[in-house]
Amino acid sequence: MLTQTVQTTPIAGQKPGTSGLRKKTAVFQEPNFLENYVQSTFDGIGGVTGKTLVLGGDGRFFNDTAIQIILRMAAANGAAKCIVGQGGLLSTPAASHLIRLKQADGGLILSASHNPGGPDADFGLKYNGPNGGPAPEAVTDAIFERTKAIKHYKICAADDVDLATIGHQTLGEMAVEIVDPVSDYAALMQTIVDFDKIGALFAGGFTMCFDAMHAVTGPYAHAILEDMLGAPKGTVINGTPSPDFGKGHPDPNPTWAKMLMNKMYAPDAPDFGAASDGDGDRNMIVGRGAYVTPSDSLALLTAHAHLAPGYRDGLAGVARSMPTSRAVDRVAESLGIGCFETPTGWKFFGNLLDAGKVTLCGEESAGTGSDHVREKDGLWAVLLWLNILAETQKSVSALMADLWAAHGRCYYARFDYEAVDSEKANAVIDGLRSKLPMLAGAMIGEQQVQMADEFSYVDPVDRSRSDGQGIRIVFEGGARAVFRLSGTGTQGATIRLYLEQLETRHDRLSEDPQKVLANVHDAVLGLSDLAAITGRTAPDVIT
Ligand code: G16
Repeated sequence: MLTQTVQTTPIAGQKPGTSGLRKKTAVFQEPNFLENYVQSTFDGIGGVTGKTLVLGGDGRFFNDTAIQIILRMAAANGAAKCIVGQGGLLSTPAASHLIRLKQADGGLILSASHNPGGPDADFGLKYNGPNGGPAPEAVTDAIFERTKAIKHYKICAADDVDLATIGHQTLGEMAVEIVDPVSDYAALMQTIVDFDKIGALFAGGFTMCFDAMHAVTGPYAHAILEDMLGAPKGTVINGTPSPDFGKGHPDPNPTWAKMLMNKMYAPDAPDFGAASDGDGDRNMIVGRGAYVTPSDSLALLTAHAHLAPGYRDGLAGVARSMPTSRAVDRVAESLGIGCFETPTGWKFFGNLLDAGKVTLCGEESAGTGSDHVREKDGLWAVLLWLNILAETQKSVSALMADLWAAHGRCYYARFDYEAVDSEKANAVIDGLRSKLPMLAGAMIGEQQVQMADEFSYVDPVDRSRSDGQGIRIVFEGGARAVFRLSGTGTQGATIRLYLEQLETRHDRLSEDPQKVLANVHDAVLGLSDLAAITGRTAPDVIT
């Protein structure tokens, strides 16, 4: 096998964000772009000589081509072995599990998550470390430094690896193992939730709709929900992964999972609805006529996790990202367990999980997970919900009503202003930052500010510090607003405004969230000058 060292020049802008590098597909297809980034990743993690890597993606356009390039580069860089999902497919949580199960040295996951796929859409590449979780900042910084200095990459000339056939192959000196993407993951799920109980629930006529959004969870959901748990065929919709996700936007929220929402709000709605995203790490939960916010879902799972075999001994603690509502804090307090507030990005949960400080964690951006892997896990969340529904024999809306009655309700909404000119988006945040010192105790509209700051985090395990993680404004009376810039967009900047209002009065727990949040919304939008600076008078998406 011929190994080539190809001269190259650094390509600007290869800075990995919260979830690796995400760009337009066409950018990844530019000459040497993918190769530069892969070599920089290999160099940034100290080389791959003798290492075992897990490799797979969400099946979007360019997935298979990129996998062949990465395999040839891994072989040329001296990797001992690559473990690849059949057809190049691995959901993000399944990849995380495989890294841990096979005690691999890390993995490369090809995905732009919930962003659309196709030649005109998005692509992405992320490195996960030996614990199965996204690389910490020190590693992504090292990768970024290499992208700026890279002068050559190594690749070997070889025929394509057969990704379709399960079994062992070689590529030069490197071993390649093609594995079933589903079976190890399904076996893990059987150790966490009670398959017999959930099977009995379906056997008793319980109905469900799982929307795989033409993305990677299709094969997992067909196998686990329909084949193993006995849910009727047809329970899983949009279950065949397609390179452009059926021309859809595989983001499980009420806006993009419209087909599921329509079913769940129809007179003949099934008992339970759920969806997952492009790479299978996000989830959406919806009962009959009852959408559950991701923040509330985390609180509900925390309250009831002990009903599943995997959490029978209770939870060590929980964690949520800062913009996630504080609903879970109230449940954790009642359980007498710790609750950590981290910056946005799953990687911040890794140390807490590794150190055994938390068992469950979650984010407002539709991510929930536990210590079974080091990624958020869409299907796991759905299965844990099913376990809870089977044990309690209550509906989703009854469970939520009970939760709110016990702990109060954190009304919540997120407003996204997408593809904003980056300078203008930064001007909004800079403007807010400059006002922070004057805010404590001030009245904004009808709301009195209790505390306002820019969130920074010191990791309790390794003491690493992360600054500039979003503007927080907390009001007297239980309202809170957070402004931050997205780390995952591929076009301009996305400003996210997160709003929350706690309500504990029992006769006010079923209000329209937008009405409840109107006061805090109007107050902070005025304060931010967002409309004046960006010219945007309405958000693109409200979730
Ligand atoms: C990624 C991270 C999540 C994080 C989200 C934030 O999600 O994995 O932990 O919450 O980004 O996105 P943004 O910075 O746009 O608000 P994913 O599903 O895109 O990998």
